[in-house]
Amino acid sequence: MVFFRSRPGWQLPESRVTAEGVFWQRRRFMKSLIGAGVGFAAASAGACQRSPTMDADLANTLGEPLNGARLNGAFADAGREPTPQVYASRYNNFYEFGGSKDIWASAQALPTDPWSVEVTGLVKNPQTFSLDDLTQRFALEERIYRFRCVEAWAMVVPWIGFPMRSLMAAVEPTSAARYVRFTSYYDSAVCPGPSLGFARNLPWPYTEGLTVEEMANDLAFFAVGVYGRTLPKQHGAPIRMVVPWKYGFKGAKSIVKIEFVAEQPATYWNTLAPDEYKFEANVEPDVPHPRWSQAKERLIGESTAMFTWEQQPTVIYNGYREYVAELYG
Ligand SMILES: Nc1nc2c(c(=O)[nH]1)N[C@H]1C(S)=C(S)[C@@H](COP(=O)(O)O)O[C@H]1N2
Ligand SMILES: [Mo]
Repeated sequence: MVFFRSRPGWQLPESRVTAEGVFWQRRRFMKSLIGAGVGFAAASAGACQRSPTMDADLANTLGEPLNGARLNGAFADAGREPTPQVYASRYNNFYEFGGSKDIWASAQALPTDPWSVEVTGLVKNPQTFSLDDLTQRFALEERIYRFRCVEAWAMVVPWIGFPMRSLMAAVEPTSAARYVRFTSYYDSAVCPGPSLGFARNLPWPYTEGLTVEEMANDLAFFAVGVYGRTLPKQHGAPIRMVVPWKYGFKGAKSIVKIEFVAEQPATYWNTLAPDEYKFEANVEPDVPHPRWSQAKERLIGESTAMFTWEQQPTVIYNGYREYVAELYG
């Protein structure tokens, strides 16, 4: 196991990370800024020399403070520094809102209140959860996860949410359930993506799928927050999937429906280009994408020119072999 030093779960004090992570500086900074109602430009000049600039427009997209989530010590150290939020929250894939990485502003059209998630299919207790249900019935925790897009860029993200298997316990899948299908929000009147030309005839809504065993794995997570606050819309507010041993496209955003089914479901990218985007889509450095190698990855940074980013070797299952190898043995 390359990235995780052994450390008892749940025992790592937040200060251990606070001292090291750049984003924590940013977080405290944002909190004090919002709390004090200080003008953004004036505050940013003095408070944050090490951090890149977060302009007020981007800062306005960040969510509400989400307190009380305990840092899960098993996922406190991703082997890399957390990516500063100013990078992670302005470089996104969310094709419903456009085909560039720069959709953080257009994604603000996503209506997130009210929200409900219907959980249905082969379960004993089908239920529809409001967002309050999701954040109050399941104990929230913080996990710092590596993140790897199939496009070979990577980051490290401090998510807040709850394990997918907590939700499974609430709905009780039957023994006939073998797969799970996740559906993202879609409304053609709200989402400009399909009219941009790149995105004609796409199989909206965005859907993704897991096996029930994958969904029950320790790592599989529903995020309702990031960087200490509720999810910004560009990250898939108010609830999105996080499956860190798989390529990022498996992590469907803005989930409205979860169905337990018997057969492997059709999914968005796999339907579009099955040779390029496998259903399983585990991070595997030795399995190239048909159009590029997956042997290395680039950590996202300030420049939008990817070739200037720091390159690192890709690690099998994105560094999470010890958690998931048994699924694929
Ligand atoms: N609904 C929806 N979910 C999505 C996508 C999308 O276009 N639509 N893009 C996926 C891809 S390719 C990646 S890499 C991640 C990006 O997540 P982030 O923008 O929060 O970093 O979201 C995934 N989830
Ligand atoms: Mo991606």
